[in-house]
Amino acid sequence: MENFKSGFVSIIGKTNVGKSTLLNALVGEKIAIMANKTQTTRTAIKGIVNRENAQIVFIDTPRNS
Ligand SMILES: Nc1nc2c(ncn2[C@@H]2O[C@H](COP(=O)(O)OP(=O)(O)O)[C@@H](O)[C@H]2O)c(=O)[nH]1
Ligand SMILES: [Mg+2]
Repeated sequence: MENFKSGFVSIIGKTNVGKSTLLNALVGEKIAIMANKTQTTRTAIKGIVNRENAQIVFIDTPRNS
């Protein structure tokens, strides 16, 4: 465990730029709702990527301007 690394990644940006799409691609399964209308994501959705020596927790932000 001594080389294990972990951290959070927040995905921020204007609405409809592809944040949820990116998160889904990174996590590898569809966990966030995607649509071509604004404010589809209303709550922060965490995607967790586990690797042998690391864990990344992704946070998809619901609204940005
Ligand atoms: N052309 C293009 N469309 C994309 C790309 N990524 C996402 N989209 C589309 O853009 C729209 C908004 O994507 P979404 O992930 O919901 O954006 P969010 O509001 O930032 O979370 C959807 O219709 C996606 O299919 C991309 O790289 N290229
Ligand atoms: Mg979204």
